[in-house]
Amino acid sequence: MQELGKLEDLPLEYREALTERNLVPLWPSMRSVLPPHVPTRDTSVINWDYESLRPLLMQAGDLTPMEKAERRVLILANPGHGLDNIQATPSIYLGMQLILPNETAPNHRHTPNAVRVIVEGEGAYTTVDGEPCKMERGDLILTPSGKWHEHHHEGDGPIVWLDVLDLPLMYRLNSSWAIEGELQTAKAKRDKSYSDYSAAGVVPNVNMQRGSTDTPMMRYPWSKTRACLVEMANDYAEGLLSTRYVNPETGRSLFPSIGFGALMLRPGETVQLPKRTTPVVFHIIEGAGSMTVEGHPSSAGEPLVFVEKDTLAAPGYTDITLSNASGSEPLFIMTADEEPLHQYLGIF
Ligand code: 1HN
Repeated sequence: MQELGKLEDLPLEYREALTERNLVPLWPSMRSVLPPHVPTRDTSVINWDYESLRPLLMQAGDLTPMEKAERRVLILANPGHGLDNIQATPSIYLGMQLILPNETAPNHRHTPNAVRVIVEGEGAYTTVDGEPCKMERGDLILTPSGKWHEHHHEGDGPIVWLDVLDLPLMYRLNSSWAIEGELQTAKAKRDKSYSDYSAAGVVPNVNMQRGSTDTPMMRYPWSKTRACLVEMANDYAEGLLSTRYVNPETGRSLFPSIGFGALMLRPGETVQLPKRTTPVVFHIIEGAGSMTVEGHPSSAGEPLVFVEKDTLAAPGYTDITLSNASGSEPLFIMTADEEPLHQYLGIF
């Protein structure tokens, strides 16, 4: 590839004249914005292991009362993107949130889409537009763009969950903003679960269809996803055991930005994930193992070990191999990636 002219090749006087008029020559940065064959991949291979994160999160509980935090969260910042940039991947924000017994995280709504994956504890619920959603280990609770949400904790111990938001994307689109609201008093717990929508195998007809970002289900219980993966494993002796979380009315991803999924590795199994353009986040729900990423400078191709409750990230355009460390127990992993966005842009 032809080497292009550098900024220093230009006379100082000319460069100053450009700067004065807010003009910049393209050719000195042409190769870095359009690298040959493989894009810039800032996302570093990393494991935010829960064992070392947990004590620091609990310390935040002592140091900062809820009134001073609103959301008591430690951001899982990917060093490849810079610690100040709230990025786990280019468009995905991750944070570990702690609520102590009898605390309430106040009601608000905002433009970024959010999902929580429950990591530890019981007795908490998130109220989303008046609907209380119970939070149990591995459950996925949605608070889509614009929905009111507040968190309550009535259990005895701490509750911790992983927040997954498209905040970096919204923020850089200059579209991230929030409104605070009064606590949602409608505490009438629904006895009917919205997940009945998916079980019935029918969808509302055209006249009842929702807006493109509206979702009928706010809670995806882990017990159902796990049971589905186990049933798939019973039916298929080989092949990647992989599921996607969808809006049951449309079959589309939960959000236009982030795609969610769940994987199961059979006892003793090692799988190579299909090569893909999008970076991916892994949260280990159950089991232990290792991840090997090839084709990126942040990883020497050495296995990165993980255990339950760990959260990992890997860049796109790499080869990712996952191994189950146990020869007798399955490994369950939740995933989040930027596939819907890449699909929309036609680059997936
Ligand atoms: C948010 O609303 C929550 O509602 C958690 O629990 C983390 C990070 C950035 C912006 C909004 C929550 C958040 C957030």
